[in-house]
Amino acid sequence: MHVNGRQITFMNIAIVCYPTFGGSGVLATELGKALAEKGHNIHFITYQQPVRLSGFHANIFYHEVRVPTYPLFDFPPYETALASTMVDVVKNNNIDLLHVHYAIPHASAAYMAKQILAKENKIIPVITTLHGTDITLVGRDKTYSPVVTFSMEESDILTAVSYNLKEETYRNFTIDKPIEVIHNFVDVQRFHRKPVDAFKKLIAPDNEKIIVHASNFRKVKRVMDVVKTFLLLNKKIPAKLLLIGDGPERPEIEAFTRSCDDCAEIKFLGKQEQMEDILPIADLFLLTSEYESFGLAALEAMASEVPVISTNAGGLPEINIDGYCGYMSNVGDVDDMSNNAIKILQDEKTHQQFKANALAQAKKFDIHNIVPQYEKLYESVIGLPVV
Ligand code: GMT
Repeated sequence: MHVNGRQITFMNIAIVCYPTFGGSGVLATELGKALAEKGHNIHFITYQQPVRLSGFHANIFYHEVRVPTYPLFDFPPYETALASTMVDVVKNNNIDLLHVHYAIPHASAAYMAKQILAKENKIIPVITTLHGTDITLVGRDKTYSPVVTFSMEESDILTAVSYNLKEETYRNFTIDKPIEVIHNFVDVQRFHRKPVDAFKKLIAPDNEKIIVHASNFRKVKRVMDVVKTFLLLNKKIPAKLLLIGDGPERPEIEAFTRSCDDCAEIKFLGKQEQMEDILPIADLFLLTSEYESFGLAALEAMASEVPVISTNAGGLPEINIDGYCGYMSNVGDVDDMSNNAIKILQDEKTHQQFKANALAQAKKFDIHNIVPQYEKLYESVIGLPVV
């Protein structure tokens, strides 16, 4: 393909995301790594090295957004620094397109960068991927919504990680822009490992079942429901609960578990980078969220052959299949969640069947099926006569 007189085989792609443990940053980083693996040049623009970006890749570049402080600034202007970094990276690396993950403030910063570059006759297409809370919690708040609405409209392409998030976007914002759904993905080959027996033995010396939850411990995750579900389940089946991640709700939940007599089997592991090492030892994954646009953490568990007990909120029914690779319950129904967990765990044959189904379901969202959908979008957008 020829773009601006240049023969394009591999694209130069700038990816903007949050570098932290949140699902949007994880997905964006995994996408960049997969694209680099295919030969594209990937330029990450973030304020810190993304957590899932480790090791050396010849065609991955990392550009740090620096936000100088000044006594006048109570709030250092991150968005301005980000837009300026985007301009610099695009100009100096022959970037073909900007793909921003999470609308706030990435989509509006990309709009600003696009306008600056247009003045210099560099046309840069912008793809915005909506991830969830940028729409459902934060974005729709009137503090942000005019800017989010405008920058979604101004993106050349808008994608959402589930059909549910697409619907939520149209429900919460007045926009005409088409939204393309590209589901999140997982590298099944990386996550589907044999559990390390020694590690399993260390956690569960008496062959107790290992239950895992991973999140950013925000209110929306209802981690207390994970604890309650576990306590009910543990009355019937000897088990251990591993709570992975960190966030604002953790101190309260940790305080509760310290003061409760039945909570000895609950362990907090904190933030963990190598989920593919931990998940394979799990027997069950719990996700009790009030809302999930998708639930990438659950998909990673399924890829590790772990059945999922979740709520039926948001986009979770697009990945979890009730009675097949897990079960879904109404938000807050911890009795139903624990009964479902027991149903799976009490019988070895049932457990094995759910495990196999979880893996089969994860394969539908395998990296090799989803990444080409983004490549196709990129090709369409850089071939477009953008004005
Ligand atoms: O789960 C979070 O609160 C983090 C958030 C993020 O943007 O990092 O996750 C959202 O994006 C993930 C990746 O697309 C989805 O898998 C999560 O379901 C979504 N979280 C919510 O909708 C609450």
